Amino acid sequence: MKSILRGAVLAVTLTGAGLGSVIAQKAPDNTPRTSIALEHGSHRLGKRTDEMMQTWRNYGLGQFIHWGLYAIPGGHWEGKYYGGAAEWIRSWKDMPNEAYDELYKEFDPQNFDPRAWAKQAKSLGAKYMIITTKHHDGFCLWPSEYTDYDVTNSPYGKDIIGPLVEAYDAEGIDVYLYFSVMDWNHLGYRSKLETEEDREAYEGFKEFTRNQLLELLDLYPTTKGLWFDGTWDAAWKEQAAFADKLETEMREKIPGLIIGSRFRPDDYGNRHFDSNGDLMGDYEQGWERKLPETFEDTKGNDWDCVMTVPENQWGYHSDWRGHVKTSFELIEMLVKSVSLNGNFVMNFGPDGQGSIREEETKLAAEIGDWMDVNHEAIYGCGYLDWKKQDWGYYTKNRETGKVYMVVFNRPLNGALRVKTPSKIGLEKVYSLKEPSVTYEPEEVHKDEYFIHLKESKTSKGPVVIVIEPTKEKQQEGTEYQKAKT
Ligand code: FHN
Repeated sequence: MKSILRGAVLAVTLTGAGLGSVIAQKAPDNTPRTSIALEHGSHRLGKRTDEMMQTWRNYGLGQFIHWGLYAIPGGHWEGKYYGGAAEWIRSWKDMPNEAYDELYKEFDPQNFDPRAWAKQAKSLGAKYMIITTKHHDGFCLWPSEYTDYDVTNSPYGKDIIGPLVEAYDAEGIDVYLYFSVMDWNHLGYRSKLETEEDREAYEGFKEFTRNQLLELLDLYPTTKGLWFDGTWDAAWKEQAAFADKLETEMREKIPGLIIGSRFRPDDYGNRHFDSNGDLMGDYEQGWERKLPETFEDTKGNDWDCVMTVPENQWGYHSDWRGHVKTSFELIEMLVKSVSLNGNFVMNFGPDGQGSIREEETKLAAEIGDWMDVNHEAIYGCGYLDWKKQDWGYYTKNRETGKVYMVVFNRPLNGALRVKTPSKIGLEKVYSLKEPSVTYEPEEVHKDEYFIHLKESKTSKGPVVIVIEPTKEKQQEGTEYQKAKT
C-alpha cells in the first residue's frame, strides 16, 4: 500500500518522525512535492490498470437514475412550488418532515418497467448505469434487513434494484450502485459529533451503513462499482479508519469493484484528494454539473462528469424552470469529457409512477441517433495531445490510435485546421459516417494542415472526421519560412 510504503520511507529518513511529519518527495511526474505520512490516504500512485478499470475508462457514456420517494411530490407541496433540487424537498421548510416520511405509503409505481428503461439506455448508447439505491432521505429501493424504511413496506412491496440490475445486465450495460452515506431517516445519523451521546449514536449508524453496503454487494453480485454521495459532513470526515477498513471489505466481496473519490476521508478529513494531493479511490468524482476546461485540470486522473438536464434537478420535478439542455449541448459535453479522458453520465429522473419523462425520452432518442453513427469516436477513446482547435474536439482510440475530429463549430470557409506534433503526418482522412468520402489535407505549413469539409452544412448534429495518423512523418515538402521581423 502506497501510504504505508511512504510511511516507511519517512521513518528511515526522519528518525523518530511521527504521523504528520513533512518531507520533500517526488510525485510520479517527478515534480518535487511535500509528503505527509498517512495511514488512510491514497493507496495507489497512478491509475488502476486492471481490466475492470480499463472497461470503466472505455465506457464514454453512462446513465444516472435518481429515483425515490421525492418523485411523488415532484417538487411541489400543497400547491406550493419548491425551487430547489426535487430530491431535497424534505429539507424545505414548507414541507414537514413527518409528511415526507409518510410518502412511502404512496410508493406504488405501476409504470415501472425495468426492461423498457434498460432498452432506452441501450439505444441512448450508455455503457453503464448508476441507480440511487438510497438517497439522502434514507428510503431503500431494495429489501434491506436493516431498516423498515424500504420498498417492501410500500404498497409496491417488492424489490426495485434486483429487476433493474437484471434488465441492464441483459442489455450488456454495467450497473453501479449509488449510495448516500448521509441518511436523514436513521436515528443514529449525525452531521457532526458534539457530545458523547452523538458519538455513541453514530457508532450504531456506522454499523448500519456497513451492513447495508455489504448487503447490497451480496444481493447484487454483478455490481461493477459503488457511487458514493453524502460524505461531506464533519461526522463522516472523522471516520478515516472505519471507511478505509470498510472499503477493503467491499473490495474483497467483488474483486475489481470500482469506487470513486467520494467515499472515504483521509487521516485529516480531506476528501477526494488526500493531504498530499493524491487521488483517493479509483477515479475523481468531483466533476458534478461542471467539466474541466483543460487536460491539466484533470491532473491526468480518471474522472466522470455527472450532469443534470435542467440546471439542478436530479430527482423528478414536474416543473422544470430555467435553461434545459439540448441534445447538442449534451453531446458536446459528452465529447468534451471523452476528449479529456473522462466519462459523461447523463441524469434521468423518472416520475412517481415509474415513467421516464417526455423531455428525457426525446433527448435520449436524439443523442442515441447521433451515437448510432458516431459511437466509434466515443467508446474506447480518450485524450489526444494535439493542439486543440476552435472547431471542436479530438478524441483518440486507445487501441487503434485512430483520431476523431468532432466538429461542433463549422468555420464559414469549411476549412478545419489541424496541427500535429512534429513527425506525425496524416496518412488517411475520411468521414466517419461515409468512409468513402476521403480528404486530401492541404499542407499549410510544416505540421499544419487544412481539411476542407465536404459534409453538408445541414448535417444533423456534429460531424466526425477520422484521421489515421502516420507514426513517423518524412520531413519533406513545404518548410515554413519564419518571417524576419
Ligand atoms: O445532494 C446530492 C444531489 O441530490 C444529487 O444526488 C447529486 C448527484 O451527484 N449528489 C449530491 C450533491 O453532490
